[in-house]
Amino acid sequence: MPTLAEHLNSQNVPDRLSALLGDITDCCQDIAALLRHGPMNDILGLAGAENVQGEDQKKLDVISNDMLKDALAKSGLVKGIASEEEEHCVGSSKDGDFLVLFDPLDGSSNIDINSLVGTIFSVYAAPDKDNIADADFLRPGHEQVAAGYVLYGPSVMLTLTTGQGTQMYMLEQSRGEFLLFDDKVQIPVDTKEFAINASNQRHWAAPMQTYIADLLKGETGPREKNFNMRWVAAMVGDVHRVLSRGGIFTYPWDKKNPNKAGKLRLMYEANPMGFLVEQAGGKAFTDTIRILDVAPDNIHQRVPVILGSAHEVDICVAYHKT
Ligand code: AFP
Repeated sequence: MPTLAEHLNSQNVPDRLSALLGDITDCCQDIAALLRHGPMNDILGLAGAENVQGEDQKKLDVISNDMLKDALAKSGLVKGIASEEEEHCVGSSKDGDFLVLFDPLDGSSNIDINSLVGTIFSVYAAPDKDNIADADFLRPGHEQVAAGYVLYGPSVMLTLTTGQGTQMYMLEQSRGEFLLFDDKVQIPVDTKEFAINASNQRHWAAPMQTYIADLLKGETGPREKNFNMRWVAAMVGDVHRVLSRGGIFTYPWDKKNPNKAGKLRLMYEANPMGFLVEQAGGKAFTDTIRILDVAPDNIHQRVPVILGSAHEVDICVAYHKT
C-alpha cells in the first residue's frame, strides 16, 4: 500500500502540490489526535464567539482553523487562505504557488456527541500578484487543482483528487502515514439510498418535496423501488458514504431562510466535494446547474447541493426542470 507521497509521485503530481497536500494532511493528523483526546483536554463545547456565518464556534473549530493557518503559513507554498472561520482571506507567503480554502472542522455540531467530523480543503493555483484579496479566490470549482477531505472516524481517512480520479487513503497511525487503499473510487450510477435533513420537508420548494415524496412511495410509487435514508449531519460523513457505496445527498434551498441559496458553502464545501464526486463518476448540481460551473460572487456564498450517483442526480435535477 503506497503512502500518499509515493502515490502522488506515481501520478506525476508536481512536487510542490504534493508537498502542499502532505503539509495539509500532516496537520489533519494533528487534528485527529486532538479529537481522540477531546474530552480529556477540555476542548469540547462552545468557544463563546460566532463566526462570520453567525454560527456559534466550537472550541475545536477555532483550534483546528488556527492549526491549518499555521501549517499552511509554515509550508511557504501558499499565497493565501480562505476559511469558513475567517471573514476575509488571509495572506500567507507572497511567492506561494497556491490558494487554499478550507472548512477546518465540518460537522462541528457532532463534536460533543463523538460523531463524524472532518476537514475539507480546496486548492487553486495562485494568481501572479503580491497582495491577495477575497476576489482572487472567486474562481469556479472546475479550476481547482486538488480537493479532498480527512474524515475523523473509526479510521482516519483521506479522500483526495488532483484531477486523476478520486483516491482513498487510510491513516496508519503507527507510521504517521496515509496509505492508499482505493486508487479509483467509483460511485455506482444508481442507488436506493438518499440523504436529506427531512425535518425541513415543509420548507422545501415543491420540486424537492415531490422528488422526496416519490422516493418515500417506494416500490408502489413512480420509482418502483424502495429507498433507505441516512443523515450524518456532517457533509463529510454523508459524502464519504456516497463515494463508498453510492447514494444521493442533498441540502436544498428552503423557505426557512429564503434569502440564503442553501446551507452549504460553495467554495469550501460544495466545490471540493463536487470535484471528488465527479472524479469518481458521480454528479454534483445546485438544483439546475453543475456546481463546478457556478461563478462565485462571495467566498462564503451558499448554494443548494444535489450530489451522488449520476443517474439519481439526473432524476432529481429533472424534477427541478419541469
Ligand atoms: P456544522 O459544521 O455547523 O455542524 O454544519 C455542518 C453542515 O454544514 C454540513 O456538514 C451538514 O451536511 C449540514 O451542515 C447539516 O445541517 P443540519 O444541522 O441542518 O442537518
